[in-house]
Amino acid sequence: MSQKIYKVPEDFAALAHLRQADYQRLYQESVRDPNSFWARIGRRLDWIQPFAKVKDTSFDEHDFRIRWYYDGKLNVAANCLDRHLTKRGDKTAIIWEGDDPKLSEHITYRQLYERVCQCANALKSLGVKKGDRVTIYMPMIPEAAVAMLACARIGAIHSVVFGGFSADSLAGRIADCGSSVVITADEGIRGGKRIPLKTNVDLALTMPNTDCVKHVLVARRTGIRVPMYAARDRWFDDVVNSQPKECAPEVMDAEDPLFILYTSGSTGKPKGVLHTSGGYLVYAAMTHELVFDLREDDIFWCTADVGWVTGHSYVVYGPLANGATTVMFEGVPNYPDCGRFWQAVDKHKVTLFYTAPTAIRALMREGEEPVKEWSRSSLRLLGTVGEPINPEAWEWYHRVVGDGRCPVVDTWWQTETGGILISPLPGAIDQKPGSATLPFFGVKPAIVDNEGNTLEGACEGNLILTDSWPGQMRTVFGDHQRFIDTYFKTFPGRYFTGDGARRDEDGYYWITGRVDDVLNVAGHRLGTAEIESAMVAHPSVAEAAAVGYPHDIKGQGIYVYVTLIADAQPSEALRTELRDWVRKEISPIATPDLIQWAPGLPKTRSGKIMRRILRKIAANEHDQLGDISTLADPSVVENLVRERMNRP
Ligand code: 6R9
Repeated sequence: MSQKIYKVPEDFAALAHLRQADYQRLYQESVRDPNSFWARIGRRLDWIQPFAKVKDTSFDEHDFRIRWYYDGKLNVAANCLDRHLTKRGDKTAIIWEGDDPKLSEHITYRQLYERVCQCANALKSLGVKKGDRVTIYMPMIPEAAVAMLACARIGAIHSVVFGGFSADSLAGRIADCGSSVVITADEGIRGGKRIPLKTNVDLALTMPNTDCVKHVLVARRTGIRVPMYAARDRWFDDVVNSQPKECAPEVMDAEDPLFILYTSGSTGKPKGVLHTSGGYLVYAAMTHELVFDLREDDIFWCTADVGWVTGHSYVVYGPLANGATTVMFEGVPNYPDCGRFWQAVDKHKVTLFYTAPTAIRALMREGEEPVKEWSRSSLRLLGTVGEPINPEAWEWYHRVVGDGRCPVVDTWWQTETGGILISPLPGAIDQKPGSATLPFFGVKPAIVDNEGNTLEGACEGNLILTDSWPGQMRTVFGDHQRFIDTYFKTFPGRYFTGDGARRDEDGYYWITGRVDDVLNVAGHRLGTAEIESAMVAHPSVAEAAAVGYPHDIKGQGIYVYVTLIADAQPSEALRTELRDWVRKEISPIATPDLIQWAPGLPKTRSGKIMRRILRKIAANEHDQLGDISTLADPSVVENLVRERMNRP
């Protein structure tokens, strides 16, 4: 833990939306009287029918409800586009920066409005109606944002699936929500490598329960020839470009669904996290304005892919609701070289820059030279998200990337929370490297021990939230009971984040990482259960246990213990085969870093795998195995330790 405090720079605070006293006053107001606080904030949107009711929430299992602005009506796309046209029609809405540094494109609010209306009309022409699901499996090209907003415009529920996911993962997500349309591209291109998106869609649609899909729209990205099935597939441009450039927005209830986004949990298949319209947009817009201290002429760059929640809230919805200019980046931080981010910062005069700790650590390893080659003088604020940032990486980001001038906002939140919950407000809250600092308005965090007792003052334990905020997820699509069981049962009546946290003497929160069976690998959430079930699907594998272990760049690496069936022999070839197998079953992001052959796994007498022990072995902390008295067969652990220690 770093003891260092970085005071809010005076010149920054002088121009900031909020200063220290404002934070204290508004925070108190927001928790004392959430109804009037959020009513005022809610009016920042354009409502077709203004809301009179604001907050109606209870986390009590027997009286469960989460509703915000629930008698209001609005359209999210109209809030992101139409209402900006008079003042900002010619302002750039999206700056697209291609994988190839020579490619970029500026799209104004008016152009984006027209493209979205055309795409909305195209979806309507395919029979898509309010409440229907549309899966978006695309590279980071403007059509991805257009497709999302087009769904919002007609009240269809989008489900964006990250382009790095395999055909199997895509098929599962299509089947789970019953999409009638898939929007994709011929190929994606990232770091110079091509990703066969259309081929993956074709394969996915041969898999079980995907016959809900009636149409596939294919955007041209690389122009490669892909098979087109006449009854099903259409080129995006062919269907969209001929459509009228006006499309009346669908009138949506505040609580009508906006999107589903699948995320890994500690058990079973990924959950379809469902967000609704009014509260989500209010929350995304407000956090985007205040956490990044947004001004009219800012150029905001969040490097996340729209396949993740960060891309939803801070590439698309938050910035566009605020009438900001948002950068959409197709590439990766180290292609064509490690100066890529900073070259693009200079090229587009980026002022606010938001990325993941894993990217910072990877660039840090390459030294200061590739950063210093670029001026970065436009930058005035830096942000991070996705995983705990170690103080060394924070300091490097601040000192080298920000030249010591820019506040750093370490923002803690989740797919489930819709927007940032714990973060410094850059003009109001002093920063400590490695701490997400203090809760945003209306957010009531608490720390509890494993029995659910609330801990006071400086302490460490499980991070929970005791009350609702407008951006909170409303349900797991198609499985409301799973929503309640997952988040509100561990500590009854309170939302359990799955994260551990420490609170220091100043009330600052330090997120320590997941305390459940979820891994955070390079900022990507992966369930150990998903990796294990992919592994045991291989014919040679009898049993598998996946755990995380400390990894310099990725934060956590994936360590899998594998028990083979009796006929199979351990070999390097099989190890490679198993790694490739998981890549194909889930995604390259789920590739195991280390596979250890395990003739047996440590289990309790009731047959539960003791992951706590496996984590310690993977981390090379053999002297801290803790209580092993409940083990059915202690020799199993001795064998595993010996094997681990023998590794080079
Ligand atoms: C937005 C996003 C959520 C999990 C979360 C936590 C970790 C995110 C963090 C952080 C420490 C931060 N996490 N931000 N941990 N400091 N600033 O990442 O959503 O993909 O759902 O992941 O990521 O463990 O529970 P998601």
